[in-house]
Amino acid sequence: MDAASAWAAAKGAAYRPSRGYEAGMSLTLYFHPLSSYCQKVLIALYEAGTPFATVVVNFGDAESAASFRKLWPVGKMPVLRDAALDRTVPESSIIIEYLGQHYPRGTALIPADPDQALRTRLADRFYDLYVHDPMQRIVGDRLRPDGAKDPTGVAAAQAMLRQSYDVIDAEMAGRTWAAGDAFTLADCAAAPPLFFSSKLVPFGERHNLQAYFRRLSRRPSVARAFNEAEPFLKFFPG
Ligand SMILES: N[C@@H](CCC(=O)N[C@@H](CS)C(=O)NCC(=O)O)C(=O)O
Repeated sequence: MDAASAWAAAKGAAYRPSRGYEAGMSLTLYFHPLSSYCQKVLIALYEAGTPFATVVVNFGDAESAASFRKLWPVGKMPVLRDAALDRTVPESSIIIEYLGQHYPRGTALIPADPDQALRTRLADRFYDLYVHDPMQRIVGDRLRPDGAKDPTGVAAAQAMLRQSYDVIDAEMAGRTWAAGDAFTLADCAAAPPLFFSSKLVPFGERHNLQAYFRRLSRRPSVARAFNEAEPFLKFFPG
């Protein structure tokens, strides 16, 4: 999900993170449970069982927004702060690659085989650019005041989503996960935007896409991120 006004609406909503500091832990995720790009990173962290602390960013709160912008002036979450290596890492895909490089645990979310890694990164780009971004554009438009709406932009975003659904439906005829047989970065990228986009532009009769989304939703890491967002879904203008 996106747009500052959704966070403004969520201002004051209680969020009790289920995670706390563990001994020696250096990772802090700046995030919000309803943010779809943050969910992408949460899924990767839950897949690996990586310990981390959280700071909830609330764009509806001037102080929270200002202190987040000091960390990352672009102002987009998630951002990972690694105190041990003194690194501030923005951008969901880069955060997941960073975790794999510096804190490898469990199955690698970027396959070791270079060609398979390239396929994974392509699928990650596909989900970010052609599912996630159009979904955000439609949500952003719903949050705009009357008189500032962009029906042409929304129609283009809806058309892009339908086109992407067709691509996914065709690809998933022969695959379990977005880039092949293994759960990867690309599946972390796919689950959150498909959750929200399906409420804006339904999947229709695309049965392979439907089945893929069901598999994603049952994955424990994905189910956990979705469950944690549940109390905030009332702020989603779907
Ligand atoms: N390319 C970024 C996109 C992050 C993004 O769009 N985050 C949204 C929340 S889902 C955000 O921070 N929006 C705030 C705003 O646009 O003001 C990534 O992959 O991390």
